Amino acid sequence: MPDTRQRASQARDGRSVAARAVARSAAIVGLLAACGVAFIALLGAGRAREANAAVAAPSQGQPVADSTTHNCRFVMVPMRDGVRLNTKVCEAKQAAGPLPILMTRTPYGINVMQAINGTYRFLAADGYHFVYQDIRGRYRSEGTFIMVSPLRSPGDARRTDESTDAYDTAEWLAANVGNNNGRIGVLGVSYPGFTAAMAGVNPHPAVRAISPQAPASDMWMGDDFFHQGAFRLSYGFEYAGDMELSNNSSVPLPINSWDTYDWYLSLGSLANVDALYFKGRVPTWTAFATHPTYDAFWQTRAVHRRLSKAAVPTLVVGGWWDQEDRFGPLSIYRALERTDDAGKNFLVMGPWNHGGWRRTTSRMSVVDPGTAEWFLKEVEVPFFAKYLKDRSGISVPEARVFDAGTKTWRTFDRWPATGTMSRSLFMRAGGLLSFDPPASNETAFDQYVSDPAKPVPYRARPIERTYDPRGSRWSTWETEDQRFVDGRPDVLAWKTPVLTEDVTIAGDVVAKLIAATTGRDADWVVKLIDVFPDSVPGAWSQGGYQLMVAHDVLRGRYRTSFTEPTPIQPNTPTEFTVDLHQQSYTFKRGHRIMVQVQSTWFPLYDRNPQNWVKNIFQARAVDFQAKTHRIWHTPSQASRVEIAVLRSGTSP
Ligand code: PG9
Repeated sequence: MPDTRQRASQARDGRSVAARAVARSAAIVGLLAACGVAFIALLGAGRAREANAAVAAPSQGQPVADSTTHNCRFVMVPMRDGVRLNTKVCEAKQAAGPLPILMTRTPYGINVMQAINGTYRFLAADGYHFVYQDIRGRYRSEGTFIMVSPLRSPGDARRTDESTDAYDTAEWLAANVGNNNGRIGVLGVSYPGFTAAMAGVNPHPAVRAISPQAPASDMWMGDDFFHQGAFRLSYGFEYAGDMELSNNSSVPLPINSWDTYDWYLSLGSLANVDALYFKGRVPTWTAFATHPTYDAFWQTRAVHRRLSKAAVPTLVVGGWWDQEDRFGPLSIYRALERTDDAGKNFLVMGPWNHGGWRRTTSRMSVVDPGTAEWFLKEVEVPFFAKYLKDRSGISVPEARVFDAGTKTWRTFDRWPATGTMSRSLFMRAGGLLSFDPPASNETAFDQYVSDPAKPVPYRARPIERTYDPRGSRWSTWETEDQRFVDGRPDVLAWKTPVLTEDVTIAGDVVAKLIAATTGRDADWVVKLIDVFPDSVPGAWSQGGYQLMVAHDVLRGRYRTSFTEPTPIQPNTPTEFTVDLHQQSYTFKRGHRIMVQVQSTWFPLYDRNPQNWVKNIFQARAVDFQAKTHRIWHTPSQASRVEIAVLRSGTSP
């Protein structure tokens, strides 16, 4: 099956927009037929959005075919400010009694959503009405689209946000959907996961359960647009352009090469994006360029900073190898957990990429033995049945996290797990990684030259566009074998000897680098890697595989403050804390643990000029300079990765 996240759009084939739209529509129909799963429209970007432009839109109230089990119609539902939102209401044809409603609110277009026979099929079999809605300003909904619209301030009755739109829609649904039991659940993946989280803020009384799945939460700290200050260039450029050059993603992006590595390199300074392409027409790009630090703009949009309490039962779902929003579910769960005395907040983290649980094909077999259907049937269905149907005998565990090293689910009554022990993996001389700290007679540092003119690719080239309709390995890049950078002089690696016993981590992973640079700024990319043995029984092609288990980047200027960047003192060993977030994973006996450090990850992340410039979005070509970086490993300057190791006997 082709990757369901391929974007059937943006073919730079010189045909008219209309001709391209027809081609895109045909491609989508083919994709849906091939998959038999209407996953794309649920998931978000990449995802058949543009097909909507080509699909004849039904007029109001007109019944539309979706499934044999439901009658669907389109309605424009009025919001409190008079704006009307395009909504597809699918009422179950046969029901023994009143049924609950499940709602998904999306920016990606509802016309092609056919989830009832697809990814919502197990829910449908359990008996629900379904509702899909185009959010404000997207596709056939009225109003203005605001990217991850921030929650309005308490008491600001003039403004609407995604929580008020969910509220107003719930009010209308409870009164207008036939044979409903007065209870509504809200779910969705990614952007729709964000809108599901918003439905739980001051929820309508009918909203009784939500499931934010891969919810984007903090666009600067760790989700789609920046990670700890480093700008996600390819994603930010492609996503913002796709969403804001039109209201239905029908305007193609200007990228004309198959391998985008070259295209982004020749783009040069980020200032060229507006000068050459967007010309101020993409508000989110303007926001990137004018808010490069973690200022109020990003903080007010950070969902985890605004949530105070799980008002209704909340099942937060995420994937350990989510290439877009892994920070989101972990941070939202943590935020709600602070006040969750009533036990309404639950977490599921699986061996998935972005939305991988709604995909029963194209799983990442190196980490996932096939868990998606189990989640849909045994976790999602019972969760909604318990809270929307009062089904008895269902207990929802606090946290279910998958350990991809042992290929097992672990259940915890707290996450991160309690009973772990913080241990350090020290970088040592000679490429050794060890639980023992460096000795005083060892070489004090390793060094490399990082050259912005020759950045390290983040995945093996060719690097297709994020959602290239011809195919893209974007969705699986985080599980790619890291041997493709092995031996590059600008990638350092340290490895443990072969492990003689299993090492299981369950919680935080944090790198503490003591590093120096000849420049005045630098990015620090740290990867914690499982090195498989040369021979893997039953999976010979995985022999020697280098699997990233945790990874992230810190832009050095933010080492002491995310709001007040400062230059690095050249040639001075300095501590940089790179948060690699969390993991649940067993490095098995016979494997090795590896840490890699590098300073470019292109074009997913923009290049750090390594010279001091106030705003990197305004950097000139001459500002980008090769610099030498040193990673120190002495007893007093011990670079390391701190992991939370599960003591044996701590309950899985
Ligand atoms: N990761 C996508 C996204 C969510 C929210 C904002 C921007 C991008 C998505 O898949 O929907």
